[in-house]
Amino acid sequence: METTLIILKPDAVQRRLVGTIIGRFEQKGLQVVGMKLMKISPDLAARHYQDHSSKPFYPALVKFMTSQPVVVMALSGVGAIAICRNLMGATFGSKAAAGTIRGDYGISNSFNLVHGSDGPEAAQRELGLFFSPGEIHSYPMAGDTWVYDASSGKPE
Ligand code: IDP
Ligand code: MG
Repeated sequence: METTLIILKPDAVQRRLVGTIIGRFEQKGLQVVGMKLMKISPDLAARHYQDHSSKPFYPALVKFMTSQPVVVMALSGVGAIAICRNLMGATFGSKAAAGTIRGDYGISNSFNLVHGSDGPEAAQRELGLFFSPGEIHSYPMAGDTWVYDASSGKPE
């Protein structure tokens, strides 16, 4: 089981795509274990995007991400990090494949609707930035007996 940080960026909220995008993750079989609407502070944006601080697009990225509220989610599932990245599609909306969230709903290369952690260390770090431990809930999903095949003893 993995948990990943997903952010529905300001463009997703402003374009009323929150329900649609959450639906894409839910329909895949991922479990929402944390979720809130919030405005990201400049300090939090800087910590979240610390690896990009020297990139030319960094100032615009921080301005965008702090401009309006976002929805942050913690999503769990077997292989959730890579599964979410695949559902999101390539970074640039102009290039993302049809069938992905970025490919289906956006054109912009910067306003690309959704953030997802890119690996286990990033997921752990980013979840810690956006959620306190009490805001992430571990709970059984009745439907998981049909999302995963547990006949071998572990969910597959
Ligand atoms: P990712 O979100 O697919 O992981 P990253 O390379 O980590 O992509 O970039 C973080 C975010 O910065 C992107 O989602 C996008 O909003 C923005 N970004 C990345 N590259 C560019 C660019 O070349 N121009 C403008 N914005 C960019
Ligand atoms: Mg990234």
